[in-house]
Amino acid sequence: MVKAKLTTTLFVPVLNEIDGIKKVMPKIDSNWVDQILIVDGGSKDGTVEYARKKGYSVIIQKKPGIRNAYIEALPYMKGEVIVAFSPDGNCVPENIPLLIEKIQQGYDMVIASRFMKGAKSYDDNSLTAFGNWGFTFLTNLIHGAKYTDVLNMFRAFKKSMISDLDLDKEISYCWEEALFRTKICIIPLMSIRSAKRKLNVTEIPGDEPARVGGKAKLQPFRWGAAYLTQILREKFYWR
Ligand SMILES: Nc1nc2c(ncn2[C@@H]2O[C@H](COP(=O)(O)OP(=O)(O)O)[C@@H](O)[C@H]2O)c(=O)[nH]1
Ligand SMILES: [Mg+2]
Repeated sequence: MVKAKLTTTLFVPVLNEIDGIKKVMPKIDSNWVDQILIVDGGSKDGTVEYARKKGYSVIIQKKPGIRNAYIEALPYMKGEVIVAFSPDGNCVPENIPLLIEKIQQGYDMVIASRFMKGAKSYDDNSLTAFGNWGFTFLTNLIHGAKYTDVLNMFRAFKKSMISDLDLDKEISYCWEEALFRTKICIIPLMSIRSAKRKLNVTEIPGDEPARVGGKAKLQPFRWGAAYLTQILREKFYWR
């Protein structure tokens, strides 16, 4: 019997990405996925107006922070598989079908790795390069994984993982967020808990071109401290 193909949603979080979406979204073939969902974090540069004019489905977050983009989008995501994609130039659109193909082969999560053989980040500076290396090294060491890139959001994963791994629960983030007074993303914890659950995970090489405009929202020191705490805490907390 031939297994039915899983349905797919391209999840596109945006916060003041007008230059990016104008340049990048036209490169996405709508046949690659079953649904494209743009989730806005409160843009003031015309991103939402442009996206709606182009006919995209757009929802607007109520609570701040990138992780709430994922959580609040959940009821609107129709696909069994989510591809997280930032339209800021950092993700190569042609990798979307390659990520989905791997999931259709049976993987739970497939990361577009910027650090696998055959790939390169053109967006990293020395601080983010060190952070990417360090967090990947520590996640592998402490949680017994074999990742080459734990932080990249550009990945495909089964939607059910968000609730199965408690990535939609405040308790999964609230200590680090209170301690370092920030809001973090679900992605590093998704990498950690997938390893702890021994999910079927793989990576494909995926270049990260430089941003095309706008500004990165990364808070390197607060997030770095929060993710480091999270990696260590996860050794003792959560199944
Ligand atoms: N909806 C939403 N999108 C966000 C938020 N913060 C960042 N983004 C978007 O998420 C994507 C990745 O953010 P970016 O700042 O480029 O992160 P980096 O590439 O990891 O440094 C971009 O498309 C941003 O516009 C947020 O709070 N809400
Ligand atoms: Mg980016």
